[in-house]
This record gives sequence, structure tokens and C-alpha cells, in this order.
Amino acid sequence: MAELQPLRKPGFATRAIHHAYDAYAGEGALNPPIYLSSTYTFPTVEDGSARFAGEQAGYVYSRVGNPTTALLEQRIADLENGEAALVTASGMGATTSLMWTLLQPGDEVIADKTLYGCTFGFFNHGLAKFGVKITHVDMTEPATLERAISGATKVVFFESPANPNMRLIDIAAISAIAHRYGAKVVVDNTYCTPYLQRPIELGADYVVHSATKYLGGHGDLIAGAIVGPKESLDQVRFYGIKDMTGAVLSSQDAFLILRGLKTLSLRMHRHCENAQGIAEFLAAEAKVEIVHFPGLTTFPQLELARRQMKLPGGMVAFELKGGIEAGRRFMNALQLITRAVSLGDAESLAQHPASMTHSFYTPEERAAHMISEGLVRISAGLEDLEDLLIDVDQALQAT
Ligand code: 3LM
Repeated sequence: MAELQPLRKPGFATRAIHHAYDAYAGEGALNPPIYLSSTYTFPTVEDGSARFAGEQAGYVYSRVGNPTTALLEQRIADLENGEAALVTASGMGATTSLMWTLLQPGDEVIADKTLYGCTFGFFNHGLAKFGVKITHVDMTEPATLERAISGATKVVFFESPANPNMRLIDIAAISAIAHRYGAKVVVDNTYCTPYLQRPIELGADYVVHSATKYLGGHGDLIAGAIVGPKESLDQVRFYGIKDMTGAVLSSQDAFLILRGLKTLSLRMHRHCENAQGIAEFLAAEAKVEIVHFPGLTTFPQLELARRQMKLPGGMVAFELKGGIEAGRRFMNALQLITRAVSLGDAESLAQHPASMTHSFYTPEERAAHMISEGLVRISAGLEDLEDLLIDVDQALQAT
């Protein structure tokens, strides 16, 4: 890598494979070692004390750092174009560790209307119990944030596209408003990955991820990541994670994510192609009421999609004319697309948000947060598109 740097900054795929690891160093292993060690040795008591005091570099205990997770952190920070990153035991571990660090009782979080179900639960049933005010506004219209925000607002939080209804939020416009009031902007970039969208380049302060999804990419682990300013992430590490959540990623899972990242750019292209094919197929079917996909020319926020995302992503949401009953029959008839929550895996997955990922919302909350009861969500996998379309077609016939 060192020889390439004077010529140009290596591209995304190159950095996803090589960044921060020298395969010639140490034993010359092509892949980085998995450090299976909970604790680290101190040459002397004085060295150990100096490390605890932050006066000497070096590892202490894997709840605050491990060489394998540290490599993954450098790589994710680089891909998101952030100053630093922290990896966590889950996507929820990322959001909770960051929020416990940034917020005090009396502070306000303004979040978009639509959030992943457990994030909604954490804000409204978790943080709210500890004196943090949670306000939801429709951030697809930045003026609604302008009307709600005040000096008490410490965090502005959203997903784009939002899980599960695919509403997009203008990261640059929202960040500009939030920063005028001194609030920090946190974007959940799980649906896009840094290959499709880099919120920090658009003005956001922090990015969180469920690395369980596309970053890992193979449905074999649970993990999360936070990207942001180094000084702030040091506080998340030494307070939010070390003392508050303990949401530490194992070095074995960090290795699997490093492996997944090597094919991230390739996989995202296939996910996007397959999602585009499924969305177009559904949109042409008489039995389909509406398809939400940022790659359709009928998508209401097409201009924003093209400006903010490199490609439209691998997630499709839609409703059948017969509502949820037709949706259930469709999902039960699927033979190749697998009935399961989660997303970003090699396998295409179908689920029903209202009774699964977003069942934490009450029916009234779902209505207020634009999550339709009849919505079906498909995470397009990496199979042959033709096979996926045959499955969608036969499942539609069954409705
Ligand atoms: C899902 N989502 O099927 P973990 N942020 C976003 C997410 O989609 C998720 C998380 C954070 C799903 C999981 S539902 C029981 C299965 C945008 C997870 C949380 O803690 O790694 O699961 O990430 O939509």
C-alpha cells in the first residue's frame, strides 16, 4: 500500500481489502491473526499503571481494545471517511453505547419518524425512562426539524433509507440545520454501507452500523460499528462501552467482518442489481399496490436518491392489493426467498415488518410513523436474478 500512496489514494475496493494491514509484516500471513486474548501482559507494574492512566500506548484488556478489532476499526473508519471507529457486539450495542455517552438527563433527541423497531424501543422505552426527551419529526421535510429543534436538542438521529419504508432523508440539509443549534447528527448507515453512501462526507458527525448486515455479509454473526471524531469515540470506548454497555465485539467476529469487507463492493453491486430487478418486476404486476425502491423512476425522492446514494441499495418494500392477508399468502408461498428477518445476506430474505422487525411499535405508533401493516420487505440476496423472479412470480400467483 505504501508504494501506491504517492500516486493516488487507493480506491474503495482496494482499501476494503488492504487498509491498515501489512501482509509482509510479522509471520507474513496474508490474513491478519485473530488475537484470542482477554488480557495483556505488562512488562512491569509501572508499565501497567501507565497504560491504565492512558500515558503509555498498549493493550490492557479486550473490553477496551484488541488488535484484531483495532484493525477492523481502522478499516471501517477509512471506508466511511471518518476520523475513528469503534466496533461493538451488535448494531444495538453501537447506538446504545454512543447515546449513553452523548446524552444527559434533560437533553433532547430528535429522531426521524421511522426507525428500526429496537432503535425506536431504546429511545422511547429506554432513554426516555432516564429523563431524555425523545421527539419524532418527519425529516423527509427538513423544515419540520427547523420548527422542532432548540438548544436542548443534543442529537439528531435518522436512517436513510429508513427501515422498513425506504423514506430518504437529505443528510446535508439536516446536518446544516442541526449544526446551527449545536446538535450532533447521527446517521444509521446500515442499509447503504459506506460503498453506497458516506454520511460524514455530507456533514453528519457520527455513523452507526449494524455490521450484522452487509458489512459482515454472510448472516453468521451479530456486530455493530460507530464512526466519528476520535476524541469523542475515546469517551464512548472508555465510558459508553467499558462501563455502560459492555457491548464488546469478539476478535473472531471481527475477523469474519474483515473477510466480509473484502467483497463488500462486489456484493453491493449484485444486491442492488437483484433489488432493481425485483422492484421493476413487482411494479409491473397488477396485484401490487405500491413498491418502495429508490431505483424506480416512480420513486418520489428519486432526485435525492441519485444525489446521495451511489446505487439504490438492496432493499425493496412493497404492498399487495389484498393488504396483509395477501402479503402473508405471498410470503408463505415463497420457495427460494427465505422467510427471515435481518438483511444484507447472500440469501434473499422476506419478512413482515409490522409483526416482526417493527412489532415494538404499537399499531397506533406504526400508523403515526408511516409503517404500513401490509408492508412486505425483501432483502435481495446474491442469487441469480432469474431464479428470484421465478419465485416472486409463483408466490404472486398463489395470492
Ligand atoms: C432487521 N435490523 O431485520 P443488530 N439499525 C438498523 C437495523 O436494521 C438493525 C439494527 C440497527 C434487523 C434485525 S430484527 C429482530 C432483525 C437499520 C437490525 C440493529 O443489533 O446488529 O441486530 O442491529 O431489520
